[in-house]
Amino acid sequence: MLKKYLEIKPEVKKALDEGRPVVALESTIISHGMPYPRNVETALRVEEIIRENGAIPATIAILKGKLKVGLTEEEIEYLGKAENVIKTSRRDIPFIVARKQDGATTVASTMIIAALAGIKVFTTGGIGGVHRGAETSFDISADLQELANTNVAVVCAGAKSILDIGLTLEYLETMGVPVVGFGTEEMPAFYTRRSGFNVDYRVDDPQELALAIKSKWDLGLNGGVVVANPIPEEYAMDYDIINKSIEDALKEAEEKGIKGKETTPFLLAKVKDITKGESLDANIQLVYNNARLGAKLAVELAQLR
Ligand code: PSU
Ligand code: MN
Repeated sequence: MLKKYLEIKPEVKKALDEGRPVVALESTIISHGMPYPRNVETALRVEEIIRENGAIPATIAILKGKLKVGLTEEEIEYLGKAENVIKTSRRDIPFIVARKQDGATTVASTMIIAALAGIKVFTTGGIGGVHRGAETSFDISADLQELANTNVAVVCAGAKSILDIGLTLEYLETMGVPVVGFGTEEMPAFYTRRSGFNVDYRVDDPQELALAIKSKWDLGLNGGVVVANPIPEEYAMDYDIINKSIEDALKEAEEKGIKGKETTPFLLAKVKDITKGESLDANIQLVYNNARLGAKLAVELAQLR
């Protein structure tokens, strides 16, 4: 049944069958998170970094209605350039599939498809969360509900302060999702290493992390894990500059009446313009840093089987 929907790239399939480490990657970051051509350059370099660190990359997307696990270079290039690719979260999957459309997967839908393929580790830039003002807008990313239910560890650089980081952490606590700081006690805020909020657990090496994740799933405690990996110091942005930029972007989103699934891409693009591209450079570096950690985690998990 699943075969009808799922298309796993042969290299990825072989690695999974042999119990070798595989790391999933999302595609909304390519189509809606970064401008062309840096989105494509980044997506290709991330795959290389995962290989350099001992794992097989599997970028996930929906192409002509097929759930694709592992893309070719041409497919990544296509997603980076095409303008009709639909940002696809959990609710969208059935329609994109049935209509045989192209969909770029968010954290939520990438987790779903990774889990269907048997991939345990997924690396990205930032997760969605509870938006600022959610008490009136109700804007809470479906990523959080997916983390509550689906057994995939997500390596990210924390949550961006376009979100309400405190409320995002509260939501994750309620849903029983562990938030782990890699080498830090403080929740990183994507462009910066600090947020003023603590993580639940600090771990300092990938093996320790793999042991905790394996224990979680062995015990039937379903759901994901947020691995929050701070941006390397040398690429981190100035706390005040980035927060001012985010404030301005949020104001403009409000004035323009941006809502729903448009919000996150709009804010990312605005912050990039306001910072004259500096935020994009930081974004790319933190994605690379997460890929390195994700590959190491996948290697450790594969050894624990
Ligand atoms: N954060 C980023 N870059 C991104 C996203 C989030 O720094 O590209 C994307 C991810 O795909 C994430 C999605 O899953 O935005 C969340 O969108 P929403 O807030 O509409 O759930
Ligand atoms: Mn939303």
